[in-house]
Amino acid sequence: MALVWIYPSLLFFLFPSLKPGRALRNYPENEVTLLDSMSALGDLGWEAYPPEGWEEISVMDERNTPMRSYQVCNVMEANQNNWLRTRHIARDGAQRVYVEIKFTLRDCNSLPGVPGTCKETFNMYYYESNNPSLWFIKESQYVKIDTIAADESFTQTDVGDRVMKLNTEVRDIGNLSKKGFYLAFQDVGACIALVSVRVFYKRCPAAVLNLARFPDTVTGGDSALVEVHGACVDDSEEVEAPRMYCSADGGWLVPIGRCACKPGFEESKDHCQPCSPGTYKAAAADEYCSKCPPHSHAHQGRASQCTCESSFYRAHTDPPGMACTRPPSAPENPMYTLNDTSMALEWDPPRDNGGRADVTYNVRCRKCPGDGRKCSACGSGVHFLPRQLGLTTSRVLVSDLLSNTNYSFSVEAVNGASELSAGPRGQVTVNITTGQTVSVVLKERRSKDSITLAWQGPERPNGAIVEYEVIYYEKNQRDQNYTVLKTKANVMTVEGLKPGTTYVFRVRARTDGGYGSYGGEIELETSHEDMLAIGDPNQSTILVVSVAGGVVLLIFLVACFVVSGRHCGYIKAKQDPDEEKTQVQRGRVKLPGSRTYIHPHTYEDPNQAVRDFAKEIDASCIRIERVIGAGEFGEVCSGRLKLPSKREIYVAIKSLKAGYTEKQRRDFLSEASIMGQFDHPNIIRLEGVVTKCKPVMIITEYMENGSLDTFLKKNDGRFTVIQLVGILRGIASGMKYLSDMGYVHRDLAARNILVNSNLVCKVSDFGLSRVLEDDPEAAYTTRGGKIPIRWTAPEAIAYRKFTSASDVWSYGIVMWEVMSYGERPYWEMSNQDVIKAIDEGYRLPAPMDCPVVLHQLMLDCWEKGRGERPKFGQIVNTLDKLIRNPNSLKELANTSIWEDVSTPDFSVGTVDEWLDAIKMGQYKENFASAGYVTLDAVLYISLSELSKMGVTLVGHQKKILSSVQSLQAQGSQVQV
Ligand code: ACK
Repeated sequence: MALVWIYPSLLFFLFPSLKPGRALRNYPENEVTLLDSMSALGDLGWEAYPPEGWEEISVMDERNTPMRSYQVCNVMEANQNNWLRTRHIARDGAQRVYVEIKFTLRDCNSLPGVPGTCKETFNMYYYESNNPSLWFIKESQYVKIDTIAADESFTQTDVGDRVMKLNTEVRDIGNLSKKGFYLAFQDVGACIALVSVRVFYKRCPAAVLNLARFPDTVTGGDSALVEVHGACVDDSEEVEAPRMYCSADGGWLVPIGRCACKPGFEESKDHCQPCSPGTYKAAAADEYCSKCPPHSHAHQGRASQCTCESSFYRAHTDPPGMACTRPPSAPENPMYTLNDTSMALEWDPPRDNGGRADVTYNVRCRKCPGDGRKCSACGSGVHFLPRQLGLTTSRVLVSDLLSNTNYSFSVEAVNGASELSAGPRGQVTVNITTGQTVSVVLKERRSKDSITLAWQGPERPNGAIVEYEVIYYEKNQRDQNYTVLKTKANVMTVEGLKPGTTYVFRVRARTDGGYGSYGGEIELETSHEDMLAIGDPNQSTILVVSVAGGVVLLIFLVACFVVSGRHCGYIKAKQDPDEEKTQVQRGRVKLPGSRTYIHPHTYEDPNQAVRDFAKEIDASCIRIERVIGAGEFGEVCSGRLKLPSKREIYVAIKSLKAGYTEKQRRDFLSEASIMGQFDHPNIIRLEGVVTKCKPVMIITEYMENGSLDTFLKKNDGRFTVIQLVGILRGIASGMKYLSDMGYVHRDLAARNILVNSNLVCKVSDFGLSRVLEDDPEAAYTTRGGKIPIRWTAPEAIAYRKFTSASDVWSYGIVMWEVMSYGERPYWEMSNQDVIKAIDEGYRLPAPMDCPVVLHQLMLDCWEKGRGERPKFGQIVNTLDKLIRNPNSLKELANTSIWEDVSTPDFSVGTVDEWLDAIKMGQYKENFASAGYVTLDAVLYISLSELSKMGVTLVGHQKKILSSVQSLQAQGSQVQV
């Protein structure tokens, strides 16, 4: 018989939480209950056997709802084996379930008269089965979960005191795999009340973390973690695959990866919401929507970019957060300074830069004939420094303009928004006319110590004339001293001159657009004694003077006239303009689209080549003024050419001396038919030929500074490296043009380059017999030909393989000549020694103060294999890069090599000898008057002392100081 010892109402007393209703019992969120005996409303349907064992007790709770519990208390009898078995509990996918039991257990000692068989424990078992309705399970089939002992047992007194001790124990069953299981409680002689049995499993509840949704996840069967992949919430995208682990406890662990709201959406708690109107979010990576930047809008919301207002743009590279911008307004206040054929053009930046910092400028150049014909693009002959397009500064230098030509320059400002706008670009335009020289008509009046000059202003000044600049110096003394005077009048009396001395004068005008170019040199001599000025205005000598001429002009004219005969009607020095004859000019035949040089020998009739490529000029249009040199075929004179309806220009005139053979005539004119095919700013320009009367003449543009080698020697040390590189660039550009045309020069050397007043160098000396006969440097080779050995590539010397690559070799030698200011290549070595040295791999060392990059370029030109030498195009590019980046020219080649190896040694004993040896003889007086009379004194000279004594040119200072250094190195051994 069961011993009833529970006061049912006590249950409510002990479990206050049950009072309002058991169905409302709260379980932790991560627990899923499979069975709760306290929640069962009807019969639990558990099996108890034997029947006198476990007994179901129903008590009513406060709502009169029956509450089920089981008890057994057969303590008075031995050998108890009472089983209570639950119904089949479906596992619901769980692999591990937990069993929570609440029970009370009576202390055996507290029961009076119970035998020693009384127990204080009971056993718990389970049996896995897919069958939900087993009616019998053998004891041996059960798997034991545990023996349960009470943490707290209670006594009769406790009951009397109404203090019940309720035990709670939880056990788990792992690795379940069948549909469900049965639980069983075995009593072996204890006094137990099983108040509640709850079976549950654990899960990780659905969660959203880092915008990834993780589903409800049942924990693993053993204690392993379950890896779960999350899915991005709506309107979000994966940044990194989201993952988490569901632990055996039902907790989420180790979140990895994340999602982010798509463009146009932002995060709000655990979801993505659209950006509100007026805001945008461009990238998933951005956190929140931002306000649209200036000049843009987003009316619809959920915008990933704001749309620009009309007339505003967003460049492809602009970030979405940048304000929309627009093209800049026009540049303003263009100003230019014109210097003959070059111009410095400056302007103010646009007032409105369109909201951007990337404003650049493009300069467009148009040549305007001015006779009603349309302007046309300037073409590649005009050069822009630093460049023509994409200028970042509001300044450009334009060079190589044609003289006396109208140009129109427009400067447009552009920025990143310009190419997106279809509207016109803001631009300013400047119109100029180049090269307005002061008229050469001159009146002069001379006395013992003064000269009065008068001149006419330029015919077409490029602005209002501000003043004239007169420069004068004693003939041949320009290096020492020259004077610049300025006047607003067209006349000037220069006073304080030495009697009986020849002075050279040049005049140029300055307009508000800048300086024009100097008129030609005028040589005038002061009178010997105090005589009356011959400058009675009525008697003033009116001279037509262009280039160095003046008093000696007439003598030269006579010389030229005598030599060439007077078969044609030359314009005399004092020419009446009315005498000019108008001629119908025979046009030069242009080969349309052809850029290939045609050798005159391909013509059966060489005269036809001349007719095709050279314009016939009427001799009456030419005024010969002075002899400037001697060529193979006759004199070279300078003079002027005035073609009908053209501006008068200075020209060089080569004439064919009398008594020539037909072959000589052909060879002479071949130069014209070659030169006439070229049209490039760095190639001497052919104006035309005179063949219809004698003497036969070739007329070319006049190059004021003569040949480059002499010019360099005269100006030793005077130029900056950049100027020298500019010279080299010009020559290379001319040579590129020639090689592109397929023309091989064969005699490229500084002596065959001419220099004009703007320092522009032009390749000259074309002609068929020239290399063989004309060049004094050319020597006979063993194979019979005459070749300028020092300038010529080895393969051309050895087997006459003349190509553009052999021209490149010669160009390297020209570079060396330029950088050494006209030094003779290989100094005084004999031709035979030069050939031998080159063959053995010797190459000219870098000239003094020569940047290492330039010497390297020379060495490249002197590669033995002609295929390895650079092409002229590459040379031009290299030099352009150097000009753009002058820092690259700073590193100088090793000058000590130069000093030690390359400079011929001279033993010198006096300061004068020393100065002569280093070609600084012009400073002898400066040194003497500063007290430097012995070489020992010179050893300690400083830069500032040099400046003080009047050696101010940087190149000269360097030359002197580096020689002083080598003097110091050798003690007083005075080797330079
Ligand atoms: O060194 P130069 O002064 O320059 O002496 C020679 C001389 O004539 C014999 O060739 C000079 N020469 C040749 N062509 C021209 C030219 N187009 N302009 C100026 N000088 C020239 C050359």
